[in-house]
Amino acid sequence: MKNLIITLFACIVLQTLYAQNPLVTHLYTADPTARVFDNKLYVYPSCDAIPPKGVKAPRFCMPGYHSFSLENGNTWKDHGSVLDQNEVPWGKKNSYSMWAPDCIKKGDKYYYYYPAQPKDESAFRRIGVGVSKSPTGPFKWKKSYIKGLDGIDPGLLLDDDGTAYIFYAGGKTLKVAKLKDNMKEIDGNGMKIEGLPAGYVEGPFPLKHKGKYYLTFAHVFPQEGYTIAYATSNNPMGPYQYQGKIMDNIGNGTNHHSIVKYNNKWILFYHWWEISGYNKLRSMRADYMEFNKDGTIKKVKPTLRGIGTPKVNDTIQVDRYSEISSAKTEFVGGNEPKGWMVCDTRMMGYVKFNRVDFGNGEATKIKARVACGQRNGSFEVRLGHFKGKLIATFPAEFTGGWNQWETIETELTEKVKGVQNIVVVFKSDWGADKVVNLNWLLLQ
Ligand code: FUB
Repeated sequence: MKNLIITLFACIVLQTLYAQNPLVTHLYTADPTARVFDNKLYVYPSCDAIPPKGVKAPRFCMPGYHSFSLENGNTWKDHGSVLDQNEVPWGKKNSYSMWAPDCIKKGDKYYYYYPAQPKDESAFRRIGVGVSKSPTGPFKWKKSYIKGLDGIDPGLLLDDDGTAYIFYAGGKTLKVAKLKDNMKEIDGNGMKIEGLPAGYVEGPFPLKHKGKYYLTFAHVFPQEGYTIAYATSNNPMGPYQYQGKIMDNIGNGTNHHSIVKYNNKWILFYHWWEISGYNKLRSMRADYMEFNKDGTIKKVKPTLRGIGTPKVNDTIQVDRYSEISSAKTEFVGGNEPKGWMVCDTRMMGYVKFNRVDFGNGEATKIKARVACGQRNGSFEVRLGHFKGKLIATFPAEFTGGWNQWETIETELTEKVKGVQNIVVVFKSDWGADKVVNLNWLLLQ
């Protein structure tokens, strides 16, 4: 029940769209396929929903898709619905079966691939396609599904010679088919990919790096559960050779990912469910990933901090910290838009938030969104380290209660330039165990 209440809150009220983890909180989003088109980062997730009253949704309740783009390096813009389940020309109505999609660009057109339950009941899922001149649609949907493909989780690869391949999951194996030039039909048959490890596999995401084909996928170990793993080959259609895990299991549910290179950095997108606490109401996340010199991939550890770089005038969600000590985070209370806050801030407790872009030093002040149940002390903003250069000091004053929020501000003590790691240090006057509740900071 508690989870359901949190969930309802999340659906109705959460509006935060910053690029820390999870990426968005106003919708449940899963299976994020990220793509870079013309140097802009897009993400195409599926959406989880609470089953409407009277609807007995099978397993997941997934009514359709939204698309998102990263704006100013820190904010995800929701472009709205890409496709609703009842707009699928060949789909069964109200089947809530819109699982993981993908979108790629060939020439000057964007092709969006998605699975759905067919009304002809010829398979568990079929895969459809739509075409658009814009990465966020509107897409013109092909009237019938792609013949010869039955399965889930389409993952596309456009090779350097212009040949496109569609990878997908079906019957607990991964398969691949070549696409014809029109991108709407397969050339030949779908075939099972050889060389993959034993165990349940799904969510194939192919990429090419330094001339090698990487097939990354969700791999389920009987004891551990879902992990993200990869295999490599010299041929897009395989056979592949298993290389290891990219991410260990992070909870008792699915994981599903994609990988892109953006601004010269590799990013792994995946999902988890920390807003709802329920593994069928998931939220997309992203963290940086690295290749080793020999082409192997370093394991990624999930973080709250994620990938965004807030600038002057962007909210800095310090509750999505890089490091925390003698403080913790919780869902924010009161009339505040839902999200998280830093709380239980003890004497010399701190929260560190890496990568804040101070630009050319234009910020002169800093704002803080705080709630405080008594007059307690102060908190400081420092650079780099909890004993680093002091750039601002705020008093911690009674705001009317630990859920009564106020925005306070103070001058920066000096001009700060460039991308900096900041540390907020909490100082209690008389050793109280809570100095202040802190929601966000903002440079202006
Ligand atoms: O989101 C529904 C299904 O769960 C996806 O198709 C799988 O990859 C898993 O994430």
